Amino acid sequence: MVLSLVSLCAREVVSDHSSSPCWLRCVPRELFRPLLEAAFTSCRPLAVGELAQRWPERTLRIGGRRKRGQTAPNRLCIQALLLAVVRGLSDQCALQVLDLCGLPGDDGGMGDSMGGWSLTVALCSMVVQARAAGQRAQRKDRERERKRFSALERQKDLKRERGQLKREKEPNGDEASNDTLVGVLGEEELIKGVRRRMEIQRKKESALTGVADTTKENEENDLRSNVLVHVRADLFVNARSWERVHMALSTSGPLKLQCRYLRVEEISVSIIKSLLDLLPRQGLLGIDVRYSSLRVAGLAELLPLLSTFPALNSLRLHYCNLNFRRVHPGQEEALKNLSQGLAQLHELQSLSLTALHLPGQLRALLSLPKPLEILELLYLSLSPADLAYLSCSHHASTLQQLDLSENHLNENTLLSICRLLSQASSSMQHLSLSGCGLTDTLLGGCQALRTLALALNLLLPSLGGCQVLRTLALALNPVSMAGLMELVRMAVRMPSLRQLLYPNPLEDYQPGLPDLPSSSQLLDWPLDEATAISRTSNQLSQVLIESRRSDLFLTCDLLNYDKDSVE
Ligand SMILES: *[C@@H]1O[C@H](CO)[C@@H](O)[C@H](O)[C@H]1NC(C)=O
Ligand SMILES: CC(=O)N[C@H]1CO[C@H](CO)[C@@H](O)[C@@H]1O
Repeated sequence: MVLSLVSLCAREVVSDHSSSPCWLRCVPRELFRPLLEAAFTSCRPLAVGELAQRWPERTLRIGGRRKRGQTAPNRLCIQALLLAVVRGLSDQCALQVLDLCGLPGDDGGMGDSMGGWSLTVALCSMVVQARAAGQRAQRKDRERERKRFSALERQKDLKRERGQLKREKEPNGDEASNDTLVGVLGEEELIKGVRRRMEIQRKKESALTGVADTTKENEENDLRSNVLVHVRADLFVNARSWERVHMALSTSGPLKLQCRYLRVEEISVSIIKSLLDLLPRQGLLGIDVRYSSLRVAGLAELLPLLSTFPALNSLRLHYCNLNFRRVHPGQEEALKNLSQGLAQLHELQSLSLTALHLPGQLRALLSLPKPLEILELLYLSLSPADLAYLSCSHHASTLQQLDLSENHLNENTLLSICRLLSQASSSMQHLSLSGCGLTDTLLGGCQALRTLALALNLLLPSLGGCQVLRTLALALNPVSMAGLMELVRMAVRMPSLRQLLYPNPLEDYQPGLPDLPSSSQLLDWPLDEATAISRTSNQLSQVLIESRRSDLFLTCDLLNYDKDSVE
């Protein structure tokens, strides 16, 4: 990474905190951004705080996508930033939008970064504190007003007295401080709120003149509620934090919390509903519900509320106990409600479902108004009818990302997959078929196994037809070394492909693996460590070298594979 002269100088400037009183006063506003970036990269919380407190722009954005090699903002720096924003509220800070969307979360982030759960908790505390601070400031203002008023009164009284006692006596030093006191108070107050007042005045004027303005409504709301700064972030709420989040969302103070992506874990339908009720309607783009026992009826109950968020385009449900048992009374109706509720999500483009047991019901789940771009159906026990439906559905030709991992594919279903891939050949960029029981022709044994053995050979031509495929994950499939070589030879012929997660070939496992191992057996069974694995990877690298594909990254390491790292 080549650093610009500005960023090199900025690092130098923020490196010495004792010098900040000198430069803070005179630094031009264009340099705040590079200085703040430098303060974050060299982990200078004090500098972060000083810059944020005097932030000269309306928007301050931290987070977003990081380039490779860029580290996530440090926890102390984020904390300093939040404190400074609260302090800046009573100053002449111009900030109106603090955008923290996309900060790496607790689990995804490396080192001492802050995001996800801790960030959510910190933000909620900040919102509540800001309200308390706002109330204190108001009290102080009132107190100051009262003092000023009584000073004026006293002055009037004095004048009156003086008038009465004409020429009797010269007033002594005490009263000499008369108007200077008033003057100082008035002036101080004037400076403090002047920018904010100008903002509010401007808003009032534009509201009066009725200028067509998309944000007009928000601004009017702000005027009514005295919101000074909107804080946008991705929120992560679980059983330990929902009360605090609830409190922050229901607080009306100078900071207003807005959510872009909401992730909730282990909380009930009623609590999820109460949180959603409090969220501003405009900003929510996605919701991710995990490990909550929603059941089909609970989800059906939630969907009408979700449809009130006009920009919602992503829904993820992981382990939400959505098992469909026809024998249970009311299940058919609940499923119908669910299907109707999903159909009301007009902007939905991304649907991710993990571990639901709704075999044969995919049509009910995917009867959406808009074709999907991202579809993840992991551990779903999809039936042949489900996959046949998917391959003919209106989603097939728009899918950019498909994950069917851990669904067992057999000869019949594989034909549907091939049809699906040919439909999606000009849109599909990321495909994952890990743990799908894909085999190659080397599997011997009984007749049933031999038919299955064709799987990979059947699939390869369809995969090869995907013209824009960038990542392909095929881990944990029982493939031999010969099958793997076949796969990699196909992969190097795909010019757009950048990452391949390949399965460890059966030969690389220690002896004793069953004939047709399941994906969990492939995951748990010990590999024949050192020699075999490096032999395999050398062989594959050789194919890459011969075909001059240094741009293609091959790995068998599940933990080392990240499709999102491909730009
Ligand atoms: C389905 O929706 C209707 C109307 O909203 C509701 O009365 C009914 O209880 C729901 N059924 C189930 C099983 O959730
Ligand atoms: C600024 C101002 O008006 N100050 C007045 C304070 O009171 C003395 C006498 O009491 C006046 O001489 C000053 O003009």
